[in-house]
Amino acid sequence: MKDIVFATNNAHKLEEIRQILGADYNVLGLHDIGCDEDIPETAETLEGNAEIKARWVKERYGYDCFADDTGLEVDALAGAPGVYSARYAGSAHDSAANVALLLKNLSDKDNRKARFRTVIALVRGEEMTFVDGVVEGSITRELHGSNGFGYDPVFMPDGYDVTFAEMDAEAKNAISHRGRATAKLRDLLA
Ligand code: ITT
Repeated sequence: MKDIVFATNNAHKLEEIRQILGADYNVLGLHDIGCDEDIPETAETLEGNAEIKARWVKERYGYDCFADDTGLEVDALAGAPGVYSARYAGSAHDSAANVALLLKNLSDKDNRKARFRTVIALVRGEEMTFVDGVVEGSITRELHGSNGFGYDPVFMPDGYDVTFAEMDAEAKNAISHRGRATAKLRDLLA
């Protein structure tokens, strides 16, 4: 089993990546390497923020690692919340407030089209590599389901009549933005 550091403090993301990468990897989170800082995500792109997080860990803690940044892009909101998805309602990491604001801002919109995009930055030695993953879908009018996290209760992937929060982890990971990006990461690591 190989050790690999995932530069995240989000326990849900860590759990998803552990499931996707499977038994070949021992995935360590920031807490596991003694990093309890909130790494500032100051870039204006997903790539930029993923790179900041990966570099932060490499430079201060010395580990080769990967980091992801994920955004929900809603067509009727000109791509918002996008890179600001975690802070959409102002206070960072308040998913209930973010989802409530999203539904409010879409209340008079018929175009519900949206997508999740994940960018993963992998740093190995001096080398930085990026992979991404996208899943297309739509935003429901109400919350459905209690699995997953973040915007999952209002995101219905195309071709399904349930939200990500109504799917089990395996079904979500098989088609999700993070699942698709992580499959590419697994190929890079192999
Ligand atoms: P780290 O930066 O510590 O990795 P984070 O929670 O800040 O964790 P992101 O910036 O990547 O993670 O996430 C942006 C927002 O998008 C955040 O509010 C998440 O709840 C949401 N999000 C990310 N992945 C998601 C997923 O698979 N399903 C639903 N919402 C998701």
